[in-house]
Amino acid sequence: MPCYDALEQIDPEIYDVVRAERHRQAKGLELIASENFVSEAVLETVGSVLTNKYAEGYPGRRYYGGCDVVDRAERLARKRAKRLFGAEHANVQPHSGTTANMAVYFAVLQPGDKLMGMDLSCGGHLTHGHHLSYSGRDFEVVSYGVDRDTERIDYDEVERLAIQERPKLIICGASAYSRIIDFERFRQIADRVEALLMADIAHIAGLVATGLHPSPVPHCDFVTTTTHKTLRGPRGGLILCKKAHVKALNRALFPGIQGGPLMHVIAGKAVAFEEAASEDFRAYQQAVIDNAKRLARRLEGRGFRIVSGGTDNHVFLLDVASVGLNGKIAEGALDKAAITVNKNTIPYDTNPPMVASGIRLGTPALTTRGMDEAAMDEVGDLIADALGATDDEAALAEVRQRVEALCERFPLYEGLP
Ligand code: DSN
Repeated sequence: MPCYDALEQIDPEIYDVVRAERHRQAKGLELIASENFVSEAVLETVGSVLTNKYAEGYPGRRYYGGCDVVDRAERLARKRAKRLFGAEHANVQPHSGTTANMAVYFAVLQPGDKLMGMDLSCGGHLTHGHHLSYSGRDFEVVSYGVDRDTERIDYDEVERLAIQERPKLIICGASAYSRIIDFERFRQIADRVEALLMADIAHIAGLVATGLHPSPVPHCDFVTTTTHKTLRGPRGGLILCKKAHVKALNRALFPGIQGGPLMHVIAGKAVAFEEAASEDFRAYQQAVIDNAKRLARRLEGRGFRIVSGGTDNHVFLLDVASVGLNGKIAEGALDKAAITVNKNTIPYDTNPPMVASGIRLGTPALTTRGMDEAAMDEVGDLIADALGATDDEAALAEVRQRVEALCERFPLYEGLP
């Protein structure tokens, strides 16, 4: 394990940042649905000397000498990603989910072409066509949402919109959607309008890798993901695609939008893909889902409305307006109790995103530290108690003490100094 002796001596200020953040992660409840705690093996790899190597290009075709060793890491990462997801091709170089999506768009679209994605306010992502992102600036965008009553994707409506608008690329996948996504149905819709289909599985990649969510890989031209959410790898991106798109995709990523790949992170992705192929990881993903369902039920029992009535995956939205709060107040109060969440719009929200009517809760990180369904009942009560006392500093401090006691029972990174 890294021991941080050199850091402590050379830069006490940043040493203190690392120490304080480690303390924050260990002593609080991490419920941000897109976060997780990597294994110590991933942590070691990302903190290794591989960070020193420039390797522009792809294995066997680099613009720099001395790449034989890092080529091994990238080849292993590609092989393991393909095996894990049953894909024809994997590009493991994207620095993030945002550049992964950008590479796909630049591979198959021209500026001004039409793409169709899920609206951010209904659970989509900035890069699925939001006007403040390159995706909404460089392309014409058609957005679909969710049904007002069920708060689920209305596939008939998506089909109607696709026929009316005839996008060149349809994007499925979300960052705040708690229900199974029917990728097969999206393929049928794409075929009806002769569109390409991309699934962004950044949130559910771990569930897909373990067969606990239907896979988009057989149905999609491209599948993108981050590697650090349910997949529990280092911070980064991954693109899977059909053989027909390999050349255009690889070129669009490098040299199109990225330079030198982060070889220490690519090696960390390889480690994470290997870990994700294990039986233990499958059991972990099942526990993530079980925990999310249990936490949602507990909070419902405490009087909160859950968007769409529940969850099929690792995440759900809590409608805090249902108890007279807004997302900003809820996030702030929970922070004081060492419970970390993010405010989030709910479908057809009347509040702006910086206020929002909901908070987004996810169980990947708590499950990694070993919390089970009984612990979820405690977590639900802690959240409800904090949200019942948003103006009461003493009550929030008392919840914080209970949070710390719960965290003590589920230690994090015990091997670290
Ligand atoms: N920021 C990520 C999330 O929290 O879902 C998406 O990019």
